[in-house]
Order: sequence, then C-alpha cells, then structure tokens
Amino acid sequence: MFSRLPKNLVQRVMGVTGKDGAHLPARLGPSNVHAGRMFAHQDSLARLPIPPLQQTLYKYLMAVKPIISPEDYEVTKKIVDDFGKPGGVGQDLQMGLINRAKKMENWLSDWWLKVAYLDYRSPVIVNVSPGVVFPELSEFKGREGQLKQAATLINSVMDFKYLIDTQSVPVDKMAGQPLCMDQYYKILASCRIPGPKRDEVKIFPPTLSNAPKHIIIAYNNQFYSVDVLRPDGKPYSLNDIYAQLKYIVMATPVPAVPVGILTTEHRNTWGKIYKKMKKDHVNKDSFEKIKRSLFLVALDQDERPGEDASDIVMRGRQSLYGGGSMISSGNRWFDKTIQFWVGTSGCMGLTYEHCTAEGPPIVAMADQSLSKMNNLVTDFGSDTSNPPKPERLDFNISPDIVEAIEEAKHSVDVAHTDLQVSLFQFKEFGKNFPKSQRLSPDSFIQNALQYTFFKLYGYSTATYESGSLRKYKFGRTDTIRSATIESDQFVRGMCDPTKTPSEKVMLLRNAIAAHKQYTNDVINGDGIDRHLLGLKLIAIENGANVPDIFMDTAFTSCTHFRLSTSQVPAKHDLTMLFGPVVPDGYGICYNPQEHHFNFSVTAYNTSPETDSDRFADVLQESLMEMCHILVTAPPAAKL
Ligand code: COA
Ligand code: HC5
Repeated sequence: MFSRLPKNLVQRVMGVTGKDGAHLPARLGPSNVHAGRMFAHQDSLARLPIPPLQQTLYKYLMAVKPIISPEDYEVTKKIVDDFGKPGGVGQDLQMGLINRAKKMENWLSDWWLKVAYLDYRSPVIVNVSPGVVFPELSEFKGREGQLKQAATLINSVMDFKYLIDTQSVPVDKMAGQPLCMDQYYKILASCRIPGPKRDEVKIFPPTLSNAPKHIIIAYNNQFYSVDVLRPDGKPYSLNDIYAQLKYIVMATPVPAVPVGILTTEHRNTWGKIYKKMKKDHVNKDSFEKIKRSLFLVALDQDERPGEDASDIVMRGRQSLYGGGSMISSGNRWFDKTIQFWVGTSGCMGLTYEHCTAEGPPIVAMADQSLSKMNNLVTDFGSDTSNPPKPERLDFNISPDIVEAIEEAKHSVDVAHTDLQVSLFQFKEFGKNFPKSQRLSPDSFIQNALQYTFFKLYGYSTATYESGSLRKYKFGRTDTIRSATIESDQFVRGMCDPTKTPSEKVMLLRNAIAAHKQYTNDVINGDGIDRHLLGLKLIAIENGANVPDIFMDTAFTSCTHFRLSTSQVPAKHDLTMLFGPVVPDGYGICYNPQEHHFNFSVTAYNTSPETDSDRFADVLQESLMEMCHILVTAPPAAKL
C-alpha cells in the first residue's frame, strides 16, 4: 500500500524506521481520493541547484546597493571581488558545495533544519511559530458549541490524515509545475524536543507498526490523551469524540498547574528543565504521549468579561502565543507541530511549530477542515464504539519546576506586552485589481510594503519575502529580496513632487517587473541567500575562517530584515501572523483573496522606531495611491 512512500526520506529525516502495514481508516470512498498520486512526481523532482558563484556575487552587490551608502558599497565591492576572484576563497568554497551536492538529495535541507530551527535558541513563540486565525463560525457558541466545533474539527483533520496516509493529497503546483509533497508527511505525529544546546525533531510516520492513534486535548492547562482511531485503524465517530471532550471538561473543573507554559521558554532553559523532568517516569510517559500524538486541540475559555472575544487582534494573540499567562498560554504545548485552539465564542485558530513544514501544507489542512465545518453536522447521532476513557497526563512537579513555571509565565507576559499586533482586511480591492492591470498581485503588494516603509523612514531597508523552493526535492524556502534598485527608484519617485503621474506609473511597473523577475529567479533556484549561507557553512564545516564577505557591515545590514514578510494564500478567510525577526522590525503576512487582502503586521513596543498600527494605516494608503495612479495617470508618451 505504501510502495510509493519515499521511505529513504522517512528514515533519514525522521530517524526512525518505518514499517508497512498500518491500518488505514476506510472512511472516504475511493471516488473521493486519488490514492497514490501525491508522490507521482516525487522521484522526478529536480535537485536543488547551486547557482554560479559570479552570478550570486553580482546579485549580492545589486541587493546591497539600495540599502547601504555609496561609500560602504565601494568597500563591499572590493571584498566581494576578492572573494570571487580566480584562486579566491569563494572558488574553493563553491567547489566544496558542489561536492557536497553530489552526495546528497538536497545539499541544503539538513543544514537549513538545523540553522534556521533546531539550533535557534530563542523561544518558539512569536519568534518562530506562526499563528493562524480562522473565520468565526457563529453557529458554535457556548460550551456545547465549542465541544461540537472541536469534535467536527478533529473529525475533519482525521479526513485530511486519511488523504495523507493514502498519498491522496492533490499535488501542489506552482506555475503548473509539481511541488515536493514531503512536508505533508511531517505535520502530523511530529514534535520538537528541547535540548540544552540544540533541539531535535521527532516524526512518527503512518508506516510505523505502532503508528500513533491518539491526539492531545488541552483543557484548563490539563492534557489528556484521546484515541481518535480504533484499534482496527478506523476513526471513532463524531459522537464518540464529542463524548470524550465532554468527559474531559467535566473531569477538570479547576485549572491545573500550567506545565505547558514551559514550552514558551528560551530553548536552553526549557531544554535543561525537560532533561531534568524526564528523569521522573511519570513525566517521561506524559512527554512521550504528547510527542507521539497526531496533533493537539486546546479547548480555550476565550470569553472574558468586558472583552470582545471575536476581536481579531485578540484571536491573533491567542493563535500566536496563547494570549498570555492569564488567557491560554498555559493551555498549550508549543513544541507540538500542530495545535488548534477552539474557544467558547465560536472563534478558533492554530499555532504551528515551523521546523517540519512551511505554511502551505498547514493551510491546506486548515482549508479542508473549514470546508467540512461549513457543511455543519449538528446532530452527531448516537453511534458509539465505546472508546477508552481519555487518559489524563500527569506531571510530578518539584518546587524548582514550580518556580520555573512562574518565570515562564512572567516571560510570556513580557512578550505579550512587548508585541504590537495589527490585523486588518484591506477591502478596496484584492488580486483582481493588479491582475486587471496585468501586474503580479504579489509584486504589487511587496512594492506597497516598500513604499510604506520609505514613507515612514525615508530609506529602503533589507526585506525578506519567503519564496518557495518546493519545486526541488525536499526544498524549503529562499529569500526574495523585495528591496531592489528598481523599488528604491519607485518609492523615491512616488515621493518626488517633480515626477509626473505617468513617470510614477512607469517606475511602479518597472519595480513590479523587477520583483517578479527576482521571484522567478528564487523559485528556479537562482536566489542568493541560501547559496551564500551554504558557502559560509561549508567554510565553517571545513574549519576555515569565516570569509570577510560575511564579516562585512554590508552583510550585517542586508541580513537585518526590518521587513520580514510572507504571502500565504488560502481558500478561506484566514489571517496568518508571525513576529518580527529583528528588534526594530515588522513581521508582515498576507493572504490575498480575489476581492480583498487579509494582512497582519507585528512590531515590538520596546522599539521606539516601529509602530504596527501606523504601518498598517500607511500601507492601506499606499495600496490606494498605487491603485489611483495606475487608474488615473495618462499613458506615458512614447519616445
Ligand atoms: N497579469 C495578470 N495576472 C497575473 C500576473 C500578471 N502580470 N502575474 C500574476 N498573475 C496572477 C497569477 O496567474 C495568479 O493567478 P491566480 O489567482 O488565478 O492563482 C495570481 O495572479 C497570483 O500571482 P502572484 O501574485 O504573481 O503570486 P504567486 O502566486 O506567483 O506567488 C510567491 C508568489 C512568491 C508568493 C510564490 O512564488 C511563493 O514562493 N509562494 C510560497 C511562499 C511560502 O512558502 N510562504 C510560506 C512560508 S512558510
Ligand atoms: C501560516 C503562516 C506561515 C508563514 C510562515 C513563514 O512565512 O515563515 C517564513 C519561513 C521561511 O523559511 O521563509 C519565515 N518568516 C516568518 C520569517 C518569514
């Protein structure tokens, strides 16, 4: 049944040996699925290329030009020329990288997992794990509504798991080309494990003979293991799941000690505590259950006196970090890849730990769940197969752990106070408008972000946009550097009263074309950031000095991304958010729909430089101004 499953990958990345023969629930009829097609292209996906060294160095100079001074540029140019010259250190490193690529299916993916995620020591909340706010489903209100909503959600995620297990998820495509589907195998039954110096990730694939059959329910800070698959591999009914959830709520009248809040800690801190706690077998067993579970669903109490639970910012905060220690940050296990939360107000969302996958597979799961929930089943029937009672997960907590929990609560609340969150829907137009102008909507939005930043600060800044490398086997992302020479000319032109509307339109179209070109380069493996990272890492691996090009202030400036941005399209009206990556930066995520855009902007209050509400306001003005000049400017005179 799993003959097409990329076992070598499962074994290599997961560190576990998969066995065929797991029982699959026969719930969707064969007409609904295309069994086996998910990996039809997997073996023919191209390998991630290594761009020519001179090409990357040239593009690097072009990328730093708009964001550093002309004097600094001259210094950098000399350093870059030295690095790339015949016999220069760059040539050796390039050879090293080419040799590495010959031996591996993807020369970057293992490095990337470590450098971007497992070695990164800041807390996963805000810094790493994105949040997703779901549209409100007003049918599900109050405790009963919450439990029905959660049961339906669980049921529909299990449908998605079935698609994954039967390799039936429709193949994702970009510009008609199939993308690597490997990440879908890593989002369920996976968990990040903290370490005192470096984290690990564990994945329990459906091919294991003892593949997980349970999920975790969090309620009142207490975790329960709930079986969602019967011993024969078939799913428990909606009615069974609903009954399990009711049992949990009844059995947990008062909040438990919020052990889960420890997962919000700095990774070294949590890693040390975890190691210590694991010595106790009760703790170890509970950790094990959480680690192996398919996913987690947190039943939150989101209605509070004097507050509007449906307020989008509140839901954003709840999705990103649980909303604070007084709200739901203790009702979470942030190491778990997928954590949904369901409130009593009809609101819901999810947080996901990023190391195993990019946004699109998570959003595909969310989209599927919402489609099912929109076809609401209110009568859950009386069908029951008497599932085992939910198993309460206990922890033995020594006084120093109690202290650590108090410290973690404090840190979360500091993070809460420090984070400014602005979420809004731009309703004036959506993708339809740029398309009608024969412009790429994504490049249009990215240039609106450039224009906004320039209006606020008077210069262009290093900008990160996620560009997919999933055209390549096991590909993750590279950086689309949206601050280009052309975008800089555009934003300056827009602010120049001597420029005519037609000239501004020309600059805008030029900037959009440059962004689209950069995007195409990135998705075709000709980006510069991952290549430069590879050259740096190969130098480090060889025990060589870190080359000057990486010690130069221009490198620091161009990797200090004051704008960290990402487009994550979804079928439903989801709003996604993440934190800034530098103290004086903005985190900006958007979900473009045909007639509107959902945006999030985050910033830190501790930075006197940034203000997410102000950025959000100016961004809306920028979009309108750009639309206005495109619609009203007379066509430029032909030369
Ligand atoms: N004229 C008319 N229509 C155009 C156009 C033009 N010049 N250029 C693009 N369009 C259309 C496209 O055909 C597409 O149509 P659709 O809505 O029917 O699908 C739509 O506009 C969107 O295209 P565009 O805005 O150019 O963006 P994209 O879909 O090519 O996406 C990226 C661009 C960078 C977001 C994408 O390449 C990518 O890498 N995505 C992954 C990002 C990611 O992984 N994020 C999460 C990280 S965790
Ligand atoms: C559900 C929204 C997910 C968006 C997450 C995202 O874009 O993550 C980026 C991953 C990458 O490798 O580019 C990182 N970023 C948040 C810093 C942009």
